[in-house]
Amino acid sequence: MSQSVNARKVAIVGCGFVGSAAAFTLMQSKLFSEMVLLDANTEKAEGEAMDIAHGISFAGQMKIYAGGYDDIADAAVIVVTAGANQKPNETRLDLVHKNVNIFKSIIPEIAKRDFKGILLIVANPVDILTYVAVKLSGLPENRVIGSGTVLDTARLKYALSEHLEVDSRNVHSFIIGEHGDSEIAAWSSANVSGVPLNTFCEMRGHFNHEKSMEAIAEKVKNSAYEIISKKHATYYGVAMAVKRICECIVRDEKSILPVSSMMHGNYGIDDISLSMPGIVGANGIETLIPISLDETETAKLQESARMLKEIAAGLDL
Ligand code: 6V0
Repeated sequence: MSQSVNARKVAIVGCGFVGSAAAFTLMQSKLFSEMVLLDANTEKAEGEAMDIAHGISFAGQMKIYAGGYDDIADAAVIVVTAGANQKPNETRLDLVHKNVNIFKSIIPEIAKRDFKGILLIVANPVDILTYVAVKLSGLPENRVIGSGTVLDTARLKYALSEHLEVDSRNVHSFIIGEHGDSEIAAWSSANVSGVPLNTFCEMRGHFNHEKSMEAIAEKVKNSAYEIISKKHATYYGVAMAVKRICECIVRDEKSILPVSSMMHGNYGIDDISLSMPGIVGANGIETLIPISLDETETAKLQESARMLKEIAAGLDL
């Protein structure tokens, strides 16, 4: 039977720290009129649904309930956050085998119900799991996206806004590549409301560009490790990233976000998912934006892709 899409329905698969924070944020956003929570631990999904539903009278009317795969098949967006998270001293890539196995039990359940919406992957390692979701689901690639470096880019904008004492929404800069240790700050295209970054830095009394940019990129890259060592998980920032991506889809905003998606020859990269800025709307990712990268950034991006491809090649899908 052909599935239809309920444009006002969202589903979250995995209701741990990230899934429940995303659900709480989405409830407050009023983007959806129905939200289904699904977890291998049914009681956890039921408890989160009840708790979050008790906020509805302060936000806006909607239905929130725990359900199964039949309940989520017509959602406009399914957000997949199910999977092990990083423990202190673990990298995102250390999670790969555990979480690929979890995806093998989730993605086919969604695919066999003829899902017509957008699959938004959040579990880590998000780039590998987006690739895995594309391969296991057989969905059109534009409808399978990963949250990618949307969070890292938000962290970068925040760090730059603090450094330059300017609103982070006026900072235009991207973290690209892997959401992880090989991510790249694309400095050569960074600007503050059209003013090249270095010019803006000088305007604000900062002249040691290379050193400060290196320190900021390192701080952004290591921020998940720092948060995990202090509170064992990260979830509020990524929950806001999930809300922002859902907003672009539901409102067909065609906003530019660095989501993770399949590459096909872009910057010499093929058949792997990673983050590059692209136009996100009702059809998922519509097209990538060819931001200009210098030679060093391009080489680092290609190295990030090579490393991800090596991991993908070792998977038994
Ligand atoms: P958590 O709190 O352990 O929650 C994971 C949840 O998944 C649990 O409730 C499990 O019961 C559930 N689960 C496991 N297997 C299944 C299954 N087969 N079907 C349904 N549910 C299942 O982890 P947390 O919420 O902290 O993290 C979830 C994932 O998000 C991890 O892989 C993190 O690394 C990742 N993050 C991704 C970020 C990003 O920017 N993309 C940011 C932060 C965390």
